[in-house]
Amino acid sequence: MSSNITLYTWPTPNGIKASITLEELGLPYKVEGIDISSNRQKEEWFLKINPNGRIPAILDGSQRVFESGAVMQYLVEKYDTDRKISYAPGTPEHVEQTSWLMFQMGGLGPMQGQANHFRLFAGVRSDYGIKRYTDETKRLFSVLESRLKDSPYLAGSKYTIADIANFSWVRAAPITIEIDLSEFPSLNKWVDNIEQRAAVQKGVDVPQTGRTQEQKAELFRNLRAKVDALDNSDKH
Ligand SMILES: N[C@@H](CCC(=O)N[C@@H](CS)C(=O)NCC(=O)O)C(=O)O
Repeated sequence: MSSNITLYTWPTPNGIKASITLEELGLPYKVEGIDISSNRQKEEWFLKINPNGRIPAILDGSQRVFESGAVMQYLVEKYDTDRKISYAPGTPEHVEQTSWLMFQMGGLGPMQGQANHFRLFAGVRSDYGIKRYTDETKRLFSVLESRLKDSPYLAGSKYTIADIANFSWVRAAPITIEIDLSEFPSLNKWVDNIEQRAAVQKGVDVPQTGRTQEQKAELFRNLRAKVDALDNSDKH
């Protein structure tokens, strides 16, 4: 199918949802790397594509789509005519797919994102903030665990965008906020299976930064150490 897609992204948990979806669909796309540490996502030209100034976003011709969940839904509605990674609208499985996608967008992403903030990026050390958001992330992982104990994928028997969205966050938890996935055996197995997919291996590295897994782990270790060295704000 013909397309004229540009993906504005960086290899973060939200960014890779879009690149994995494009890779799974086998769609050609151009990549515009938006290094979020340089604040390129706040530049005037980019705010015309995503007024929220965050990645990912796409342009498909003149159509802009922002918010990773909306990008995924747009791509499957328009291009997944073979239903490779989505269920047909109007089916019970499609409702389930949307439910788990929204679970990620409204729950897991925001909570794990805050856990990342307090554990890796905060300018003060807040044990309260770290515990609150890490505990909430673990609670959400246990919800995923309870679903995946009974179902191979979140929406049913097929791997869909609901899996891609949740996977993109869960896979990062061990190296960022040190959640041990062996506490969640079905979730752990599901992550390992999805990680093997060729499209996922390509999609998690868009645009390519050249960083190895060990280099990424080292980066997060250093960020945690920096926060640990700060004064504990909870005491003030
Ligand atoms: N709800 C948005 C969240 C996007 C988001 O927070 N993206 C992060 C990267 S994972 C970002 O652009 N951060 C840079 C910033 O906040 O300026 C989505 O799902 O697309």
